[in-house]
Amino acid sequence: MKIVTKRDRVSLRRRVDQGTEEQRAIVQSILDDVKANGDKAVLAYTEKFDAVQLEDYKVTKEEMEDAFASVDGEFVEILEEAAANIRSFHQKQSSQSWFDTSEDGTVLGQKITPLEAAGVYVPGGTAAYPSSVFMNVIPAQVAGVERVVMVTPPGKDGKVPDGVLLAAHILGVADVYKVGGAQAIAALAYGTETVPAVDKITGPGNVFVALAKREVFGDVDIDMIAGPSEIAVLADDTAKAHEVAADLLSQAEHDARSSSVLVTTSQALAENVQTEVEDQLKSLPREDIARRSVEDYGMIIVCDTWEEAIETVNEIAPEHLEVITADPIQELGKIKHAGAIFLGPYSSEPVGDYFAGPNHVLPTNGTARFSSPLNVDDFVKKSSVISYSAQALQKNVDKIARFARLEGLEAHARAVETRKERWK
Ligand code: HSO
Ligand code: ZN
Repeated sequence: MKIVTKRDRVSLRRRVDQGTEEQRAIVQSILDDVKANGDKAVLAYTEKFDAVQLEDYKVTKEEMEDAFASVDGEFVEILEEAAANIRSFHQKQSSQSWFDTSEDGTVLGQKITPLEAAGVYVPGGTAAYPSSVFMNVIPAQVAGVERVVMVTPPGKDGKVPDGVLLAAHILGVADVYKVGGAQAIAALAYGTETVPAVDKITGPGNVFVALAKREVFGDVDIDMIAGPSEIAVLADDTAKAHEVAADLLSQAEHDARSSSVLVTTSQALAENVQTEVEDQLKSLPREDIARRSVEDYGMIIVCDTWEEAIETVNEIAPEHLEVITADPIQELGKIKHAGAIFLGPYSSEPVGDYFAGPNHVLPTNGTARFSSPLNVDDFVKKSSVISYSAQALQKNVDKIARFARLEGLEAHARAVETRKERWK
């Protein structure tokens, strides 16, 4: 992991994979095909891309129960405790409808209604995280979404990972479909004989999934297009090098394009973390991924002053920021851009990935400048409510009509003016 100064640090931005023209064309043809031919198309693509022939692709109750039975009770309890923490955090986010009354009898308000149906995409392979099932499903459930369904690609054996089914089962998600890629996004957006159409699709996936999500946006809503995980650690010389190194590697092991950055004013800490990273890498099962990540996208930035360190962190706008300093709360007001902020030496990033309660679906690649963690508001919509009183209309009708005529919209003006008959 290289040590640099603020002056010679290179840009940390990775370009989010936008896909090639060819990939876009493939995605478009899959979307069209599934829209027109439903299950038949879904099963054909599953055979083509996942190398498995399925007749029915809804996970059965028995498969769910088998997954539940495959793990020991203690692990189930850990998952249940994590789910409870996540639920209780998200319950605090719920927005309420509100209505304002005026003396003249007018009522103006905002009515909150949950989306009716949400679909969660869970990627296959080693990125099939039960924790991400929790983080996508729980806010939807807390928002009051009636129907939450899940899609995930089957392995060659026609199965989906037990952990994913277990997490779904714990949350009471009964509708899980074995379908991945662009065909899964199409099924969720347009519906098939098996999969009911949803209003919003969330969850990460490969480039085909991301392209498909972008394409169906507008027909349905989508969450953010998430990039590889990232961490920045802002630390002074009170931080322990082996802890900082371990936290940096925790995100480096996600993806060879993950980025882990230490920002400090301490040259000694920088050098010790560099040595620790190298040492700890050697014993990691995912050494290869983590090594490529720290070598290509990792960095230790030594700043001359603390102000410069804060400025650097804000420039990075990291997905996760750890603040390990003598008085971390003191720094909170200075942090402008970060998806999640972990304060103090006991708030190691995985505490948030699995257990504390806040969502781990966070803005990546600098988008924390303008976006927020996945949250309950992502699963509701707001309707404005206008109940004008006679008195209010009488007072304002001429102003409204004048405004309308200024825009050249005579029918608008007459619509309000015709009410004048009522008080003649
Ligand atoms: N750190 C990842 C989420 C995750 N970590 C899932 C472990 N499992 C993105 O925030
Ligand atoms: Zn993680």
